[in-house]
Amino acid sequence: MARGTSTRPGEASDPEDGPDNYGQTSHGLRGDYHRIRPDYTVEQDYGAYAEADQDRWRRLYRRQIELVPGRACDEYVAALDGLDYAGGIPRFETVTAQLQTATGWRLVAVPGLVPDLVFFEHLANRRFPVTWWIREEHEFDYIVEPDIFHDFFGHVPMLFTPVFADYMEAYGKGGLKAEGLGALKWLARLYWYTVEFGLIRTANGPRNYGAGILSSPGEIDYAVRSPEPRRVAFDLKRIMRSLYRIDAFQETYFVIESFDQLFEATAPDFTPLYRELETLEDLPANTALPQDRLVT
Ligand code: HBI
Ligand code: FE
Repeated sequence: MARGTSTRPGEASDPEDGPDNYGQTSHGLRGDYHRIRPDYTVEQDYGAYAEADQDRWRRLYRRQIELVPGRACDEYVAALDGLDYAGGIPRFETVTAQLQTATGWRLVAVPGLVPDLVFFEHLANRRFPVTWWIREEHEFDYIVEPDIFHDFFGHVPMLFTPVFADYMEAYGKGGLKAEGLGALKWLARLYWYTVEFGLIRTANGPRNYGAGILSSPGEIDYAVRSPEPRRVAFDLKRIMRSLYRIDAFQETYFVIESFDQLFEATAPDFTPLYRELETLEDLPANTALPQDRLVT
């Protein structure tokens, strides 16, 4: 499953362990963290991309764009249409100028995964951290961490949808609050099952809006067409209880009715929900609950 993040809070194998040694290879984290600004941003050194990197971008793009029709949601398709990704690695300034006009978001270049609080602080201020480097050739089909293809192809188009852009900002603000409440493992699952692996119901069947799916050549089809996974109607508490796998296609997807539904369902203060979650068991990724509403 090509998409991208490494260890996150809420992950099935080790729920409490978030990335904490940024730039240190003991975590397998990639990137050069020596030249970062205090907010972990760097310049996109466009001249540093080799022709082989540009060629790899174009091949990743051509493979994935073929798979978008009939699998991605309309909002994503419309935004991707306006993005000039075909010719080579996009420039941050160019795409930021487009985004600013659409929703006021900006892109900032980062060396890879950044600490949770730094990540949330950027989102809360309508800045999306995009990893500046591109995966290597042997990672063409699968990469664990976010690279520039995952971030630009998967995440950036959705930031053009106003209500989704507002959801992302609210998520950042919620993250800063959750950190203080010791609730990150629950909130991280919301990010996972919406921003990374979310589906939306349409008249033509489920469609992808999750960046982890949209940037994956295998999962973009699997998520909306395979009979194997469970597709469960969006349920905030259920999502926050649900463990996930980072090393395989998801066993359960959560399906929203609309982006307004997503925004409104996540607008209230989560503090009472977090208190309740302390009393509830985590659910394995393949759990079937009798009260799950399946989307067919
Ligand atoms: N850093 N660059 C980057 N990209 C992410 O998606 C990211 C991150 N740091 C932390 C993080 N995600 C997660 O902890 C949150 O999604 C919960
Ligand atoms: Fe991502």
